[in-house]
Amino acid sequence: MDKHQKTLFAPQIFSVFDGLTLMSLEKKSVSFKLIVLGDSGVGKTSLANRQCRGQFSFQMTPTVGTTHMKTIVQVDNYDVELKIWDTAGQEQFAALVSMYARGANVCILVGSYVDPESIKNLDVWLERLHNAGENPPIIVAINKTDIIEGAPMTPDQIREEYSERYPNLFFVSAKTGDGVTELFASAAQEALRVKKEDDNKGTNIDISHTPSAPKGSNCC
Ligand SMILES: Nc1nc2c(ncn2[C@@H]2O[C@H](COP(=O)(O)OP(=O)(O)O)[C@@H](O)[C@H]2O)c(=O)[nH]1
Ligand SMILES: [Mg+2]
Repeated sequence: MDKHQKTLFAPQIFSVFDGLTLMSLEKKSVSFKLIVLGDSGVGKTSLANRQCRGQFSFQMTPTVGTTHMKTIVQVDNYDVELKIWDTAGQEQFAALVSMYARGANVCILVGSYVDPESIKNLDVWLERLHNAGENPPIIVAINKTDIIEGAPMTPDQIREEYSERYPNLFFVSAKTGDGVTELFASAAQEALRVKKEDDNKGTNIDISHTPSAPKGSNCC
Protein backbone atom coordinates (compact mmCIF):
# COMPACT_ATOMS: atom_id res chain seq x y z
CA MET A 1 0.00 0.00 0.00
CA ASP A 2 1.49 3.34 -0.99
CA LYS A 3 1.18 6.56 0.97
CA HIS A 4 -1.74 7.79 -1.12
CA GLN A 5 -3.85 4.65 -0.45
CA LYS A 6 -3.29 4.93 3.29
CA THR A 7 -4.76 8.41 3.47
CA LEU A 8 -7.80 7.33 1.50
CA PHE A 9 -8.38 4.27 3.68
CA ALA A 10 -8.11 5.61 7.20
CA PRO A 11 -11.09 7.99 7.22
CA GLN A 12 -13.37 5.19 5.97
CA ILE A 13 -12.36 2.91 8.84
CA PHE A 14 -12.96 5.68 11.34
CA SER A 15 -16.35 6.64 9.97
CA VAL A 16 -17.61 3.02 10.23
CA PHE A 17 -16.20 2.69 13.73
CA ASP A 18 -17.76 5.99 14.84
CA GLY A 19 -21.14 4.92 13.50
CA LEU A 20 -21.08 1.67 15.45
CA THR A 21 -19.92 3.41 18.60
CA LEU A 22 -22.70 5.99 18.34
CA MET A 23 -25.30 3.29 17.75
CA SER A 24 -24.29 1.33 20.84
CA LEU A 25 -24.17 4.47 23.00
CA GLU A 26 -27.49 5.82 21.77
CA LYS A 27 -29.95 6.48 24.59
CA LYS A 28 -33.45 5.20 24.23
CA SER A 29 -36.50 6.57 25.95
CA VAL A 30 -39.51 4.61 27.02
CA SER A 31 -42.53 5.50 29.08
CA PHE A 32 -44.51 3.22 31.40
CA LYS A 33 -47.63 3.40 33.50
CA LEU A 34 -46.93 2.53 37.12
CA ILE A 35 -49.79 2.02 39.54
CA VAL A 36 -49.55 2.05 43.32
CA LEU A 37 -52.03 -0.03 45.29
CA GLY A 38 -52.50 -0.66 48.99
CA ASP A 39 -54.62 0.23 51.98
CA SER A 40 -55.31 3.82 52.82
CA GLY A 41 -52.62 5.43 54.97
CA VAL A 42 -49.75 3.04 54.14
CA GLY A 43 -47.83 5.83 52.39
CA LYS A 44 -48.53 5.44 48.66
CA THR A 45 -48.71 9.18 48.02
CA SER A 46 -45.72 9.77 50.30
CA LEU A 47 -43.57 7.31 48.34
CA ALA A 48 -44.47 8.98 45.04
CA ASN A 49 -43.73 12.37 46.58
CA ARG A 50 -40.39 11.19 47.91
CA GLN A 51 -39.34 9.78 44.55
CA CYS A 52 -40.63 12.61 42.35
CA ARG A 53 -40.20 15.66 44.55
CA GLY A 54 -37.74 14.60 47.23
CA GLN A 55 -40.31 15.68 49.81
CA PHE A 56 -42.06 14.19 52.81
CA SER A 57 -44.84 15.54 55.00
CA PHE A 58 -46.83 14.16 57.91
CA GLN A 59 -49.74 16.35 56.84
CA MET A 60 -50.91 14.47 53.82
CA THR A 61 -54.37 15.20 52.54
CA PRO A 62 -55.98 11.93 51.48
CA THR A 63 -55.78 11.46 47.74
CA VAL A 64 -59.10 12.01 46.03
CA GLY A 65 -59.47 10.21 42.73
CA THR A 66 -56.12 9.82 41.01
CA THR A 67 -53.11 12.07 40.65
CA HIS A 68 -50.17 11.69 38.31
CA MET A 69 -46.50 12.23 38.94
CA LYS A 70 -43.54 11.38 36.76
CA THR A 71 -40.04 10.20 37.43
CA ILE A 72 -37.23 9.23 35.08
CA VAL A 73 -35.04 6.27 36.01
CA GLN A 74 -31.92 5.20 34.13
CA VAL A 75 -31.84 1.49 33.28
CA ASP A 76 -28.93 0.36 31.08
CA ASN A 77 -29.04 2.70 28.08
CA TYR A 78 -32.70 3.58 28.61
CA ASP A 79 -34.28 6.64 30.12
CA VAL A 80 -37.32 5.02 31.66
CA GLU A 81 -40.14 7.41 32.42
CA LEU A 82 -42.55 6.13 35.03
CA LYS A 83 -45.95 7.80 35.04
CA ILE A 84 -47.11 7.14 38.56
CA TRP A 85 -50.84 6.76 39.01
CA ASP A 86 -51.52 7.39 42.65
CA THR A 87 -54.94 6.86 44.06
CA ALA A 88 -56.93 6.58 47.24
CA GLY A 89 -56.79 3.12 48.80
CA GLN A 90 -60.25 3.29 50.36
CA GLU A 91 -62.43 0.25 50.02
CA GLN A 92 -65.03 2.16 48.04
CA PHE A 93 -62.38 2.79 45.41
CA ALA A 94 -61.67 -0.91 44.99
CA ALA A 95 -64.49 -1.18 42.48
CA LEU A 96 -62.62 1.29 40.32
CA VAL A 97 -59.38 -0.72 40.30
CA SER A 98 -60.14 -2.06 36.85
CA MET A 99 -60.41 1.43 35.40
CA TYR A 100 -57.38 2.71 37.20
CA ALA A 101 -55.18 -0.32 36.48
CA ARG A 102 -55.98 -0.67 32.79
CA GLY A 103 -52.79 -1.08 30.78
CA ALA A 104 -50.48 -0.77 33.81
CA ASN A 105 -46.92 -1.79 32.94
CA VAL A 106 -45.89 -2.34 36.55
CA CYS A 107 -47.53 -2.23 39.98
CA ILE A 108 -46.11 -1.35 43.38
CA LEU A 109 -48.16 -2.94 46.18
CA VAL A 110 -47.62 -1.03 49.42
CA GLY A 111 -48.04 -2.24 52.99
CA SER A 112 -47.06 -0.55 56.23
CA TYR A 113 -44.38 -2.05 58.46
CA VAL A 114 -46.43 -1.11 61.52
CA ASP A 115 -49.81 -2.26 60.21
CA PRO A 116 -49.85 -6.06 59.74
CA GLU A 117 -53.38 -5.92 58.35
CA SER A 118 -52.15 -3.80 55.46
CA ILE A 119 -49.45 -6.40 54.73
CA LYS A 120 -52.02 -9.21 54.76
CA ASN A 121 -54.10 -7.11 52.38
CA LEU A 122 -51.35 -7.16 49.73
CA ASP A 123 -52.92 -10.43 48.56
CA VAL A 124 -56.33 -8.78 48.41
CA TRP A 125 -55.02 -5.94 46.25
CA LEU A 126 -53.26 -8.41 43.98
CA GLU A 127 -56.48 -10.37 43.58
CA ARG A 128 -58.38 -7.19 42.70
CA LEU A 129 -55.75 -6.42 40.09
CA HIS A 130 -56.00 -9.89 38.59
CA ASN A 131 -59.80 -9.77 38.70
CA ALA A 132 -59.53 -6.58 36.70
CA GLY A 133 -57.76 -8.64 34.03
CA GLU A 134 -54.37 -6.98 34.57
CA ASN A 135 -51.17 -8.92 35.17
CA PRO A 136 -48.28 -6.46 35.38
CA PRO A 137 -45.04 -7.31 37.22
CA ILE A 138 -45.41 -6.73 40.96
CA ILE A 139 -43.05 -4.99 43.32
CA VAL A 140 -43.85 -4.92 47.04
CA ALA A 141 -42.91 -2.02 49.29
CA ILE A 142 -43.12 -2.37 53.05
CA ASN A 143 -43.11 1.29 54.02
CA LYS A 144 -42.58 3.20 57.30
CA THR A 145 -39.55 1.14 58.30
CA ASP A 146 -38.28 4.23 60.17
CA ILE A 147 -40.84 3.40 62.87
CA ILE A 148 -39.21 0.77 65.03
CA GLU A 149 -41.53 0.73 68.01
CA GLY A 150 -44.78 -1.12 67.50
CA ALA A 151 -43.61 -3.12 64.51
CA PRO A 152 -45.20 -6.53 65.05
CA MET A 153 -42.83 -8.43 62.72
CA THR A 154 -39.15 -8.13 61.91
CA PRO A 155 -38.07 -7.69 58.28
CA ASP A 156 -36.79 -11.28 58.36
CA GLN A 157 -40.17 -12.59 59.47
CA ILE A 158 -41.93 -10.62 56.76
CA ARG A 159 -39.44 -11.86 54.18
CA GLU A 160 -39.89 -15.43 55.30
CA GLU A 161 -43.66 -15.21 54.96
CA TYR A 162 -43.91 -13.15 51.77
CA SER A 163 -40.77 -13.33 49.66
CA GLU A 164 -41.78 -16.53 47.90
CA ARG A 165 -45.00 -14.89 46.70
CA TYR A 166 -43.39 -11.51 46.21
CA PRO A 167 -39.72 -11.94 45.28
CA ASN A 168 -39.36 -8.22 44.56
CA LEU A 169 -39.79 -7.12 48.16
CA PHE A 170 -38.40 -3.80 49.43
CA PHE A 171 -38.28 -2.30 52.90
CA VAL A 172 -38.57 1.43 52.53
CA SER A 173 -39.30 4.68 54.28
CA ALA A 174 -40.88 7.60 52.48
CA LYS A 175 -39.89 9.67 55.51
CA THR A 176 -36.14 9.04 55.40
CA GLY A 177 -35.99 8.03 51.74
CA ASP A 178 -34.41 4.67 52.60
CA GLY A 179 -34.82 2.16 49.79
CA VAL A 180 -37.05 4.44 47.69
CA THR A 181 -34.62 4.91 44.79
CA GLU A 182 -34.04 1.14 44.65
CA LEU A 183 -37.79 0.53 44.75
CA PHE A 184 -38.52 2.69 41.71
CA ALA A 185 -35.40 1.44 39.91
CA SER A 186 -36.68 -2.11 40.32
CA ALA A 187 -40.13 -1.07 39.05
CA ALA A 188 -38.52 0.48 35.96
CA GLN A 189 -36.35 -2.57 35.41
CA GLU A 190 -39.28 -4.99 35.66
CA ALA A 191 -41.45 -2.93 33.30
CA LEU A 192 -38.60 -2.78 30.80
CA ARG A 193 -37.91 -6.51 31.12
CA VAL A 194 -41.53 -7.37 30.34
CA LYS A 195 -41.64 -4.91 27.46
CA LYS A 196 -38.50 -6.42 25.92
CA GLU A 197 -40.01 -9.90 26.29
CA ASP A 198 -43.17 -8.68 24.54
CA ASP A 199 -41.08 -7.09 21.81
CA ASN A 200 -39.26 -10.35 21.26
CA LYS A 201 -42.59 -12.13 20.95
CA GLY A 202 -43.38 -9.67 18.19
CA THR A 203 -46.07 -7.79 20.04
CA ASN A 204 -46.59 -4.39 18.51
CA ILE A 205 -45.37 -2.06 21.24
CA ASP A 206 -44.15 1.45 20.65
CA ILE A 207 -40.68 2.09 22.06
CA SER A 208 -39.51 5.42 20.75
CA HIS A 209 -35.83 5.83 20.04
CA THR A 210 -34.99 9.36 20.93
CA PRO A 211 -31.84 11.14 21.97
CA SER A 212 -30.93 11.26 25.62
CA ALA A 213 -33.24 13.30 27.86
CA PRO A 214 -31.57 15.99 29.97
CA LYS A 215 -29.86 14.49 32.97
CA GLY A 216 -29.74 15.79 36.54
CA SER A 217 -33.35 15.44 37.61
CA ASN A 218 -35.35 12.34 38.33
CA CYS A 219 -38.32 14.48 38.90
CA CYS A 220 -41.63 15.30 37.34
N1 LIG B 1 -43.14 7.64 59.87
C1 LIG B 1 -43.55 7.53 58.60
N2 LIG B 1 -44.74 8.03 58.22
C2 LIG B 1 -45.11 7.92 56.93
C3 LIG B 1 -44.29 7.29 55.96
N3 LIG B 1 -44.93 7.32 54.77
C4 LIG B 1 -46.09 7.95 54.99
N4 LIG B 1 -46.22 8.32 56.28
C5 LIG B 1 -47.34 9.04 56.89
O1 LIG B 1 -48.49 8.20 56.82
C6 LIG B 1 -49.66 8.98 56.57
C7 LIG B 1 -50.34 8.47 55.30
O2 LIG B 1 -49.49 8.68 54.20
P1 LIG B 1 -50.07 8.78 52.72
O3 LIG B 1 -48.91 8.94 51.81
O4 LIG B 1 -51.15 9.81 52.64
O5 LIG B 1 -50.73 7.34 52.55
P2 LIG B 1 -51.68 6.81 51.36
O6 LIG B 1 -53.09 6.95 51.86
O7 LIG B 1 -51.30 5.38 51.19
O8 LIG B 1 -51.41 7.63 50.15
C8 LIG B 1 -49.18 10.45 56.43
O9 LIG B 1 -49.34 11.09 57.68
C9 LIG B 1 -47.71 10.30 56.10
O10 LIG B 1 -46.96 11.42 56.52
C10 LIG B 1 -43.02 6.77 56.39
O11 LIG B 1 -42.21 6.19 55.63
N5 LIG B 1 -42.70 6.92 57.71
MG1 LIG C 1 -52.76 8.81 48.98
